[in-house]
Amino acid sequence: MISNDQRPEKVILVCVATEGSEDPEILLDELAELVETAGGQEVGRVIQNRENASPATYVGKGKIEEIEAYAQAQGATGIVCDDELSPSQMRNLSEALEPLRVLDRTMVILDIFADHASSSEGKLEVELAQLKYRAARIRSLAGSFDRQYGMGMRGPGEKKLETDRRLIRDRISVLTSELKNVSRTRDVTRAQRSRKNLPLVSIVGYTNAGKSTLLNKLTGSEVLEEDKLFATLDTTVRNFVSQTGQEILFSDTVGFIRKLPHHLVEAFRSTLDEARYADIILQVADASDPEIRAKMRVVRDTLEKLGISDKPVITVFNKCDKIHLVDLRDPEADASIMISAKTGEGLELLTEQVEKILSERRHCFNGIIPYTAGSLASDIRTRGQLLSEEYVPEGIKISAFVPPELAGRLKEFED
Ligand SMILES: Nc1nc2c(ncn2[C@@H]2O[C@H](COP(=O)(O)OP(=O)(O)OP(=O)(O)O)[C@@H](O)[C@H]2O)c(=O)[nH]1
Ligand SMILES: [Mg+2]
Repeated sequence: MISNDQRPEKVILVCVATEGSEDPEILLDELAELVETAGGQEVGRVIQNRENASPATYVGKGKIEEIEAYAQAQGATGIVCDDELSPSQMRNLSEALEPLRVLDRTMVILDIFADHASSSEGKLEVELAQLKYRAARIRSLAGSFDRQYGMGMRGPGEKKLETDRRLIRDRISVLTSELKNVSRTRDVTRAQRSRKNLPLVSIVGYTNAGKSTLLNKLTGSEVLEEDKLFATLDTTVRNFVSQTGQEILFSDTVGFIRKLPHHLVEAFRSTLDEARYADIILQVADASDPEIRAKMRVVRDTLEKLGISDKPVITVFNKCDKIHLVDLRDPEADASIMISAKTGEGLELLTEQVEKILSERRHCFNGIIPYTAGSLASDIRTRGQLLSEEYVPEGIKISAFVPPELAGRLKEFED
């Protein structure tokens, strides 16, 4: 969407800064990175301080003229607004700035996701998010389409809108049901995995923090790691065996970002949901990034929005090979560790900490379950991690890790 042909589209970045919002230059630096990842090029920025974004045109009337003149001077072909524009803001701005293309942050993020989606599930999720975004804006987007091709006579145009709307609705329902099937398959895989009862550590964090690099270093896998935003969209789960012989699963998934488009969160729910099944959340933060605190806040808020805030959290401050100093701490986490996923520094400490938290959450049971309480033994097999079992005259002699609540019921049989 950013580039129609081989030339990168040149765009002006536009941001409305409201009281209490973050430094607009920093927000636009991130938008510039997104634009670049999507194949576009920043040729200037316009920031407007306002109490609120204008509900009609995002920026105020006077600013529109300034943008127009500036775009012309810079040879821009379009603008990208830092917030998701409402359908009417999009329509009004497009009309006012014609023939400049008006894009918003969400369109750019959706573009990147579309480029980077590789699994069939990822592709379905992105297409669904794009269609939902477009469905609400079909009138304004169709408007620019018509202009571009010199069409736009009201009668046939209206009819076309109706057809487009119906087509989009149909496609959305096809995609939704296909995604349901895919997520059913994923549930089966997850069930198979959890039957083995291996603890799961879910790696989460802002995009580009180094999540995939960490997974690769820990487990010797080869998830694409790249210095670009949203290199990873799919979830990968890999097995790790600690020095004490404990098997632990680590999962790497899509990264977070400020103002993550709402349709993307919705469409990627099953991917993002992976963290819900985790025993531990491993938050990766880039220690060399001046914006680290704000980004950690975004990650926390996103987890909360997804309903994942009741799990133990280990925060790893990554890329510490790039900084000389300090011991960073995350007061909200259960543990903070400085690491470099690149050099491997700190990884031993990290896995020790993971094992420590797991063992606190998983009670170690050693005892004999009488044959009359056989169902408890099967509970241990399904819900705990069986280390050994032996049939003795008094019952089944078991050694296992079990979740705290099961440990309570097993107390009387403990050695
Ligand atoms: N210097 C240094 N660079 C690192 C470290 N860890 C990751 N990187 C680099 O940071 C960039 C991003 O790493 P990724 O592992 O792709 O990050 P990610 O969090 O998976 O990013 P997305 O999948 O895009 O959300 C890559 O260029 C890595 O080589 C580290 O410990 N030190
Ligand atoms: Mg990644």
